[in-house]
Amino acid sequence: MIKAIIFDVDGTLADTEDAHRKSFNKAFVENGLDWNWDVALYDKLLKVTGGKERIKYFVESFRQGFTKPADYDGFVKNLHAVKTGHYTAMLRDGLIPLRPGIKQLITEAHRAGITLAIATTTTPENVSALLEVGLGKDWEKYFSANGCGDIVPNKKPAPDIYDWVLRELKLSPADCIALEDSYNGLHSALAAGIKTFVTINPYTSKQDFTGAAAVFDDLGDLPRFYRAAGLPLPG
Ligand code: XBP
Ligand code: MG
Repeated sequence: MIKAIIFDVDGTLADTEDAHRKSFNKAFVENGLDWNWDVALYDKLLKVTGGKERIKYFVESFRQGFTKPADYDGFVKNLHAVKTGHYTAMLRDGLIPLRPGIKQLITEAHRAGITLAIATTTTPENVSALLEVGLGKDWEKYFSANGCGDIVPNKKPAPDIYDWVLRELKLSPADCIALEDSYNGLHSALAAGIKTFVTINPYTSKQDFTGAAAVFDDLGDLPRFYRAAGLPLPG
């Protein structure tokens, strides 16, 4: 019997990546950088999880000539904080709805006593902004653990964030299922020993999901997901 569902955030709870991309570009302009991440380039950059890590990957791979400031880490951290400000503003404007079936799954599973948790690479501010709008101001009541951002040394596809959540929940991998959207996310959860379901999105639809328990376009047909996941829920 599944005791817990662990949710990825970006691309899974909501289709957020293009809002992230636009927010990065706004931060670049504000900081006088002639960097512009179009969809095709961002698709490549998504190979690296974590916004700060993604900026550094972009410089190393696409802007080798960039003169790094003395405090490069501080520069990247500030740039990312500006980006996060733009991104949370977009979320609070209600521009990014939860994906089909997500709110119903969270509320039905919570009502049925199934433990819920979050395991994401993004920042806590981004999680709060998305879920305050999508689930209400008291969104935290649904989740027993909220694993996000820099609380672990290695981001996805490393298992660190899922291992952290399992420790917080005091559950074994076999008690849980994970819901992800990307190759990196799938491999992070699988490396933690967790059976993982995938819902694809425009950025990840062409990725290799070998190892996933099942792949769905979305959770619009919740009873189908419940049957595949062995969840005793009405849907
Ligand atoms: C996806 C990510 C994040 C976002 C950008 O996270 O890799 O880095 O792309 O958000 P998830 P930040 O694990 O939820 O799929 O800039 O806050 O990192
Ligand atoms: Mg994701």
